[in-house]
Amino acid sequence: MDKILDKINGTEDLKKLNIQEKKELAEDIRELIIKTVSNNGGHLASNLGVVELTIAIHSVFDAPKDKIIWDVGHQSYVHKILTGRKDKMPTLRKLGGIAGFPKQSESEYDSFDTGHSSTSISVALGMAVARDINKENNHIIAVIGDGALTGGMALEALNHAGAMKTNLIVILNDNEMSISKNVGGISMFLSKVRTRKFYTESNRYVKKVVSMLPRGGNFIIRFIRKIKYSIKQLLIPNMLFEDIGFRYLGPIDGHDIEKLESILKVSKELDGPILIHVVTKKGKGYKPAEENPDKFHSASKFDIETGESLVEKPKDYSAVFGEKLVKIAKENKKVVAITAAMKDGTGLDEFAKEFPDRCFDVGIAEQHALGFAAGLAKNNMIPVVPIYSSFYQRCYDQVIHDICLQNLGVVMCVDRAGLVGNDGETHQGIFDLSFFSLVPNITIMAPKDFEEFENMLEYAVNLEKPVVIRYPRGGEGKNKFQTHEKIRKGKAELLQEGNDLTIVSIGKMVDRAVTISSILGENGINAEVINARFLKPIDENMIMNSIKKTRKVVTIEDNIIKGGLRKCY
Ligand SMILES: Cc1ncc(C[n+]2csc(CCOP(=O)(O)OP(=O)(O)O)c2C)c(N)n1
Repeated sequence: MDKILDKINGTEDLKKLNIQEKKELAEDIRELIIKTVSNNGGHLASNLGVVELTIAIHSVFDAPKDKIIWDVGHQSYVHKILTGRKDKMPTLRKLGGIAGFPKQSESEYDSFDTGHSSTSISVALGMAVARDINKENNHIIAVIGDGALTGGMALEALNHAGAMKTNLIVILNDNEMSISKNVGGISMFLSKVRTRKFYTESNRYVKKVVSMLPRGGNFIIRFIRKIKYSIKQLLIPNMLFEDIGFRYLGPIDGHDIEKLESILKVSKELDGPILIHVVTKKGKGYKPAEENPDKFHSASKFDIETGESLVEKPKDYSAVFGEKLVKIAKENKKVVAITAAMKDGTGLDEFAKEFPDRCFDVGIAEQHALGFAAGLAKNNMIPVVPIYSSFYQRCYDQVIHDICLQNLGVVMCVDRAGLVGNDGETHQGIFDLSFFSLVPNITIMAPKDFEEFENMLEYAVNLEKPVVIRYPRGGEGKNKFQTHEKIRKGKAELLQEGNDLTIVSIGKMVDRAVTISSILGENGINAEVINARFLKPIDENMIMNSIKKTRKVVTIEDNIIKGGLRKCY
């Protein structure tokens, strides 16, 4: 039988379908996404959850004239399929293929590049204000998850947008999940909104009004504006979004295309900032993902029948971090851990089980995580904060202002440092050595292997000063290192003596340096290999003495050239 999806080459084709056909299209899209991600890896559960929502958005709005900004952007596969890229799906997240996140360079339908969380409302508000100044006429829509709404930037934007008169539509995709279960006060508020009886009643009221729309026209819209707000205020006195200046519509079943289209049509007619609360199920339509949405948030190649991963996962740095921290914390009661919504990804799952009172998931709030850590350190705790390198970029000011200028003992663990693969440029960890190296009072280390990492973690926890340890995605390199000299402040490790060339390396790339030196050795060049271990303070003595001897130096690091190891001398 022909698939509906075969007939969809763009949003104009979608707009011609009736509701039944759109429902069938939703199933075709799910099939394509499951097939693609089972081969290429990617963000499965989030995309399966927004199939109907994305169909409804593209049915009601007119992209690319209307602008849709996908927060984080990991849920944009359905959007890509509907906007002329379905045939390119087999290339998803591959070199030269389509990206796993929105990219303006890929399509005019991608109105803004995203990758890091909680940016969409700020960007959408900026676009909306510019539209008004330029006297243009289009809709600007930010689609943001309940997880991304825990980020400070999103809350700052709501605060600003609520006080403006600007027309702006925020669609809150509430699936109760960040990567794992969502946390925090706003999440508690949303769950009250979803479950309270009077909300259902008020929703029934909205539905009734909406169903009258074709006949009621503008009168109904005015009716909604005036009456709905006052009824809601009566029923829900602490309705956060309305109190801060948004018109709230919902909650609405995010898998019912008809209802979604109705409410989106209403939102088009209303003035000012609107928030539409859409309730969806993460992983919808694929049982393994519905049952384990966190596991299928970002999946590698898997078997569709069983949902089992087809990629063997060797022990990685995050797991070593988690295991070692549990051991350290058993001995030292002052050690606490903080995660910004990445408990599993950063290896803290065991720690959280073992020490529930000493492990804090603060939401997607990296800046707050570091400020919170500073306070804990000030009051004699030893906070350990694992965050991915690219997300540490958010915290530069907290690192300087709240931690380093005050010389507080926070252990900043920079996971996924260096190149991380197919998530694209927004996720690469290639700046951290450079930006941390400019900060005062900071110690920066990077281990060559797991054992050195454990030693560094032990050292860092006892330092009582600001300290960074950066380590890569994945496991150890090929070379098995026998020597693990004690970690001493600012002391590098001489791995191999030689007279022809000095190779200075740090972290993961030390393994590469050793491989290169053995190839050079086979070609008659004897390299001296130094494992820097500390970027700050750097072991100038050892490095300069070696260079004086060999007169030639090469540095190898997985960081941009500006700043970092090469910059140090
Ligand atoms: C600044 C930042 N921190 C962390 C992440 C990693 N991350 C990607 S998606 C996600 C959860 C998003 O949850 P939500 O917005 O509710 O979307 P869902 O996947 O549930 O649809 C996180 C923590 C990120 N992309 N950006």
